[in-house]
Amino acid sequence: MPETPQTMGQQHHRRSWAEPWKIKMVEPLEVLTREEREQAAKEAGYNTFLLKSDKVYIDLLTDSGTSAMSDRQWAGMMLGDEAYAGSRNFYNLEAAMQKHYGYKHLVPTHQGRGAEHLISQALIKKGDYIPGNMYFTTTRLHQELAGGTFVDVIIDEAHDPANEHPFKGNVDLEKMQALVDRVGAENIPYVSLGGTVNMAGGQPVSMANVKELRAFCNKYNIRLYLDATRMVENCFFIQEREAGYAHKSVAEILLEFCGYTDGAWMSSKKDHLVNIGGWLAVNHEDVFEQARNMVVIYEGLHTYGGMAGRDMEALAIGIAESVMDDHVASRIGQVRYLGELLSCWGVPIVQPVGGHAIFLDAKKFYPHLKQDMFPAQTLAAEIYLDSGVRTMERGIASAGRDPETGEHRYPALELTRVTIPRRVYTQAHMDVVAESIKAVYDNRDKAQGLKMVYEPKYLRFFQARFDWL
Ligand code: PM9
Repeated sequence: MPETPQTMGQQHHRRSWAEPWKIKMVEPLEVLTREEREQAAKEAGYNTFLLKSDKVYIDLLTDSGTSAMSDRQWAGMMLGDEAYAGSRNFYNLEAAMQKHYGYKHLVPTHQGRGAEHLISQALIKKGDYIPGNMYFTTTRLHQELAGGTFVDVIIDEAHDPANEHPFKGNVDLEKMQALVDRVGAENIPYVSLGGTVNMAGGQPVSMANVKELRAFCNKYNIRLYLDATRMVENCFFIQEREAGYAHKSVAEILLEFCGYTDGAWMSSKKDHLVNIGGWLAVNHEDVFEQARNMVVIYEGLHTYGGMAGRDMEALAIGIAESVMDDHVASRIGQVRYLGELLSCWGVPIVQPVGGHAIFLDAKKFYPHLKQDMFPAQTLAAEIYLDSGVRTMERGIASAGRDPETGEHRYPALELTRVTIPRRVYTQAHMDVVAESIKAVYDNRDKAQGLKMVYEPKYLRFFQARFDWL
């Protein structure tokens, strides 16, 4: 058996995991002064999405499109076949998707929301209901724009930051049954199942749960589609936590999981280690036919869907790299390292630590701020002011307004996401981030909260502006 960092020298007390790569190219980082950060935050309306990245030190806004590509992926960029139609890179991408996700047909898109648009328009009719394991911002909006209503059917534990359930992403089958009884299965075109549930704190779905859900969907003739954006990370948790999977590879688990679903949409900007790209993959011929027809209106021809040939090649290689066990283990290991440091220092975070980020519990952080004083937005602003570390609000601003009543939605989870790009930052960066969050925590009593002074109609968290109360 080959030695790994874990098995090497087992006679010693401690052997840490390490990244299965070394750094070949670096990008300098700059630290601004506190005064410069104050000015930048003010200009950005205290919204981290509106900061210029030059004003950011460690950028933990998102893991989307921010990964470092490998030397193999960069080599793949040189093999771009930029033919308008039938690029060979498309066929490589199709083969990589079929090998690792197992679906029949591929429709490439420029990124995840392009695929969400296609699947929502293809399957939802006005008045339909789409159950899902917690909303995601762009996913739900596309479902609503297609005339549907999203219904949250995630287990209750997911809404409690402190609950340690190992599969907080699971669907509650009783909630599914109640929805079918209330609206009728004929008004539920599909279940929208997300892996490593983003808004719940990067929490996984178990294999047992997807099997049960498949049986439920078969009974009522409802289709089951997967948001596979961070499904590789979900598979790591199955390998780690679910009986019978410890000796299966992430790649094997991924194929099995996808096998219970009818298709998936994908933001390749996450798991697949590329800076741009996505796809829709389906088994049913009718959905494929519709999506393939629509893609030429909104994205590009069905053999590029908004990506350059070189992007598709890097993506095909990224898919293969993303399912390597040592890669996923070190990626999640780094997230956990940060989470454990913060937990040790008593900083309130969503437990268990999830796949792609640490989620700070802003309600516990700032119990003196009411939810309409934007505690998670406040926390993101305070962390930036302290150290130049950029994080993201995942609370009331992200939840938006109810389209019926126009009122704020008040999510149970009011979180600030500290998101780790893949293969980009070191353990020392994580230390600096943790120390800054601890400093902000120590000063938590002084936080005064924000008011929204500009609110766009859709996905307001991206462009809203705030000011101190
Ligand atoms: N997620 C994220 O930072 C990008 C910006 S925030 C809207 O977490 C899921 C689970 C996602 C996701 C994007 C998309 C959309 C779909 N599903 O950003 O369009 O986390 O590629 O993907 C972001 P695209």
